[in-house]
Amino acid sequence: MSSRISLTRYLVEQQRMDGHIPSQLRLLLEVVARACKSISQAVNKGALGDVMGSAGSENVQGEMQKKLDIIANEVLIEANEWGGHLAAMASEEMEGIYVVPNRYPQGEYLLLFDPLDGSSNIEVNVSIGTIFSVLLKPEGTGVSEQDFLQAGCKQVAAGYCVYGPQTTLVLTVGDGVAMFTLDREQGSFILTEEDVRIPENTQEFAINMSNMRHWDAPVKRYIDECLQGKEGPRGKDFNMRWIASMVADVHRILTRGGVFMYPWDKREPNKPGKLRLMYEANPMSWLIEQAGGAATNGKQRILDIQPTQLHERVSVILGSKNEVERVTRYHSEA
Ligand code: AHM
Ligand code: MG
Repeated sequence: MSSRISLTRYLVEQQRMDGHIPSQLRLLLEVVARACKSISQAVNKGALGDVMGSAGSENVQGEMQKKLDIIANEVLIEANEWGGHLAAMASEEMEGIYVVPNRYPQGEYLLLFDPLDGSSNIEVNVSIGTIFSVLLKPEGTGVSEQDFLQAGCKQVAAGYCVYGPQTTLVLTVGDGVAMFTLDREQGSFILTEEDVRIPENTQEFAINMSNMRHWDAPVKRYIDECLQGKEGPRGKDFNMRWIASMVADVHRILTRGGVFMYPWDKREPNKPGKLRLMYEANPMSWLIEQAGGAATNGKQRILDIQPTQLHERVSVILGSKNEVERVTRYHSEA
């Protein structure tokens, strides 16, 4: 790229060209990016800062919270509460919604996030990330949890920031997917990839194979066929990757294709899946679709699911279009 385009310039140009990023949304995205920079710094300190290990508390999902889960959550709230662009926020780490306090003006947007996804990877120094989704608050006074319960197709912006060998912010406002790499010397995100496209076919899958005995027949069938390689019905060899950070797995798929699955399994039959719909599956599904891929829960498009609870879970199959369609077809044939 000959001249460097900062995130700020990218957003201003998007606003000018298409007029579909209102100024409040632009501010919101810049604030989220700034918060991600702070989280990236905390992540990078590792054992040199007071950021490693367990916080000794549980979140609403009954999962142990790490110190960094809590730090990242606080950074996002503090960065976003005063700007006047938001009405409320919701997070994996908070049971209820966080309404912008009365001392600040209220805006028309709702922000949802998983402040630190893949937190089991913190101690082992493997990529982790922040996932976010932006919705418009429905008309009316006040704000309630009900206002958040909108299908993923209603998102007005979505993205994630991956804290890996590089810190990369990936964003969509409904006009394709753009990637920005953090320039640590300048302290700004620089556009490094535009109009990201996922190849329709792939020979790479991502799934936690240790759960195989718990899967449903269609998922077993798909993986079994991949494992048979050249000699099997697919007639080609497949490769496998599993990072256990959805952000890192999705980032690889946006970069070189592949299919990612965290399907329903028999360990907890009453839960539709492990991953959360509103701040994990929805933003990732929109990014994947915007890059030409597909995302379903095996039965329907994830972005069409009408949520009934803030923290509801969902089965996830996303990535290269033809593979996702194949797994979805196996579900309907079963
Ligand atoms: P988290 O939000 O508590 O970190 O959990 C979500 C993560 C995903 O990033 C990842 O795909 C998955 O959990 C890994 O789960 P498992 O350890 O069961 O393979
Ligand atoms: Mg998560």
